[in-house]
Amino acid sequence: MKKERRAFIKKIGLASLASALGAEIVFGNNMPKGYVPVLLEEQESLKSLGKDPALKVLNDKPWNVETPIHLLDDKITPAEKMFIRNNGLLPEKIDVSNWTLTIKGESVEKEKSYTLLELKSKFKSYTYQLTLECGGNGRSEFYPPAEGNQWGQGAVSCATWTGIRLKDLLEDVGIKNDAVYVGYHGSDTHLSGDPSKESISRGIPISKARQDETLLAFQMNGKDIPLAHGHPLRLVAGGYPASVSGKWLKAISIRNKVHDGSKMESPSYRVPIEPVEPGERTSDDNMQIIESMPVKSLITFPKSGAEFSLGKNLAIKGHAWAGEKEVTKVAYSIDFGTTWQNCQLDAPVNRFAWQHFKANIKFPKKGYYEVWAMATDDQGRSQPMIVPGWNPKGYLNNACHRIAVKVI
Ligand SMILES: Nc1nc2c(c(=O)[nH]1)N[C@H]1C(S)=C(S)[C@@H](COP(=O)(O)O)O[C@H]1N2
Ligand SMILES: [Mo]
Repeated sequence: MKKERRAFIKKIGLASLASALGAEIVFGNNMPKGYVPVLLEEQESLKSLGKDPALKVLNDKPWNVETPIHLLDDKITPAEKMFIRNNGLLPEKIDVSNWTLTIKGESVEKEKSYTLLELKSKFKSYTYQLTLECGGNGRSEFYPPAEGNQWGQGAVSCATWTGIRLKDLLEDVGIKNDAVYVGYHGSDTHLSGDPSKESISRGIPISKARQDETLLAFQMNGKDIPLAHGHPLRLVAGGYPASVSGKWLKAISIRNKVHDGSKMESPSYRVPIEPVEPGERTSDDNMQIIESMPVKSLITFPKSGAEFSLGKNLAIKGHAWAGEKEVTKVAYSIDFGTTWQNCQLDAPVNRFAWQHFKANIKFPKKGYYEVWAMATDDQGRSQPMIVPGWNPKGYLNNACHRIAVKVI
């Protein structure tokens, strides 16, 4: 594809390149023949993945693409605005008509494979809105910096997923009583190119696998799942870190112990049991696997930095979620957390779907303000106002989201 693009670009002149970039290429005559300006290359690749070019590319090998928070305003995240977190390279060839899913592992009576068509015709389909948040969302705010993609707060989505229930499939396969964990195997390529290595192979406890909302999905927002998000089959388990929702699903292992695939080991997707000093290393014994994600909220409207005139009310809105729990309250503050007012909060459409909130804010006078939002879950746990406990990989930053507002 890259080659085709090069050829195409060779044919178009400097002027058209400049118009695509929105600026004159000042030293354009010095560009080697067929050279593709970096910005254009990035925009073109985003487009080929079906993405809004306003998304922020953190890395393109593998693709790690973040959604600016104001672009998360839709109640249901559209494909073009959904963040991408890949650990390896996109599968090169996807043969949908010959795609099979194999169920294997110590705890199956007998290994069994299904074609996609069998999965779709044999089992009933269900549709749920499911929040998928990367465990490392918000990592960039930890200090000292934690290694990994420096996500802001935009590695979260809530789309509509359609597929069959994993529990129905497990029933059909026949699972032994000693099953405790389910691991996934995708068909993406390890960064090294070595076909014997898996870029990521995580999983969920058998109890999570048996929840009604845990799907083997083949549709997202009513269409085939886009390539970047796991076409043609994906495990989707909302409420847990999105790393357990395996894309390009080829096989599932039913394990009689905690799955030991790639990125299950410490410190991946684990946090300290006993808190550690910022920057401190800790033993693997002190690390536990992240299960439910913590309570969190984002103000998706207005965009931070918005200006508006005094006398008008500002209608803010956003989403709140709490992993496997429900959000029972979202409050906002315009005085740096001294006083809080309740927002209007919708119930979730189904378990593990994010909830929408809104409020009308009146500002007392012209000037600079910050709007802070704080969600509370049904266990009475609220978001911290500052970055929570430092941890070696920078997971679970659920600090209150803040936007700047100027009243003029
Ligand atoms: N096969 C496979 N599944 C995967 C990944 C991956 O790299 N390969 N990344 C995981 C991680 S870490 C996250 S956060 C989510 C990202 O989902 P998205 O790219 O659809 O937003 O997919 C998860 N499933
Ligand atoms: Mo992730």
